Amino acid sequence: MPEKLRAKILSGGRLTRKEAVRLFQSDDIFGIGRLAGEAARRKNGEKAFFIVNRHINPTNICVNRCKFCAFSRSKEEKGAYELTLEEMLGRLDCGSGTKQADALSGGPRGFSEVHIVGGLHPDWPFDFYLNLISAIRKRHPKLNIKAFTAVEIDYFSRISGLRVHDVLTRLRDAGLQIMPGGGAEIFAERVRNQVCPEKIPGARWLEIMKIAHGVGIKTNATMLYGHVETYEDRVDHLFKLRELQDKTGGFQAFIPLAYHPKNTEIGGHYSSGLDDLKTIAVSRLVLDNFDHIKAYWIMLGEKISQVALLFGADDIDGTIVEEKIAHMAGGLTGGTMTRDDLIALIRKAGKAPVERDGLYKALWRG
Ligand code: V47
Ligand code: SF4
Repeated sequence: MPEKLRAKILSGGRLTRKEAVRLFQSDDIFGIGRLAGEAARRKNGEKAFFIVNRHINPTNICVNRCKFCAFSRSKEEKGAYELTLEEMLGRLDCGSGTKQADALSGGPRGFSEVHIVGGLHPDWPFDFYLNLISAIRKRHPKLNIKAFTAVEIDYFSRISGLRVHDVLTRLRDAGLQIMPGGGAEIFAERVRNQVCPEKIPGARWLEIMKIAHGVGIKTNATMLYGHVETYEDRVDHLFKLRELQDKTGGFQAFIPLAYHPKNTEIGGHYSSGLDDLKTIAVSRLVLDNFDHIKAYWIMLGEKISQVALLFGADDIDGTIVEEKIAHMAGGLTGGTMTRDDLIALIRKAGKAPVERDGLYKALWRG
């Protein structure tokens, strides 16, 4: 890496697009990693966050059928499923604060967040989703509810005839606090046309997040990498996020998602461990206005996530319990980690584990 660029990063200078592309092109993985590790330390010290959480995917029936998605099905297809409201509530009931939850998660407090994302169902009305959030809030007044990507919110607006702003305020008033970062993929139109032609454009994803931030909903952002995109596309994606974050400050965490090729229409290969680490590191360096970079262990694997904590990440997500999206696309992890496993993984990376809630409030420090 050129000395001038290294010095600029060390002094906290903002990277240009050209410099970010140069970092992706560089083979100096240790040099980039060390700088990103230092940037993470400046933001979060030696802390590495985890959460005791649950994922629920209400349905895999989806009208979009993105070409990288092995999770979705059409309505009549084998393997299509729909959960009822009662089934979803039931999944949370063996939960919060009970002995069963302790056994599942190994935690004293049970889970603190539910993460809900699913397909764009052709028949369910917006009220179904609204009722789901209200019902969860009623039964679990203290649980952080993180639900629905910008893609789902756009869909709710279309099926209900309500403005995005109104969809979001109704969900917020029912109990939704955070939106997950999915659906961002890669913003570049050329890539979107190739891998998810039915999905909303990148500009619409950003517009919806801006509205969400405006009504007080915190959100995450993701980037799906390792398929057909170029380094320039990744950098363009990161810069669009940085630009919006400068305006709203509403993003909590950025999560690079490593593409899994199994059972997908576009096929291809798994990303390399080196690319995973470099992507985490460059993200940390470009997104100087994001507090957290998450190494999502389900998609990166436990060992790469652990190393990622030294390459700029400060969060490894959570217990999750039941994950379907990576699993259906050939996920390489066993898919289960208890609270104790997460703590051990973080400690062995030399970091200080902090259990957080969905809004990054510290619940426990190791
Ligand atoms: O938007 C789909 C991705 C996302 C594949 O906000 C795939 O905390 C890899 O957004 N290989 C949904 N990825 C998951 C998501 C997420 C996950 C964890 C935490 C958070 C958060 C958000 O999964 C989709 C898409 O980008 N995805 N198919 C695949 N074959
Ligand atoms: Fe549907 Fe999301 Fe899968 Fe695309 S990634 S097909 S929108 S479930």
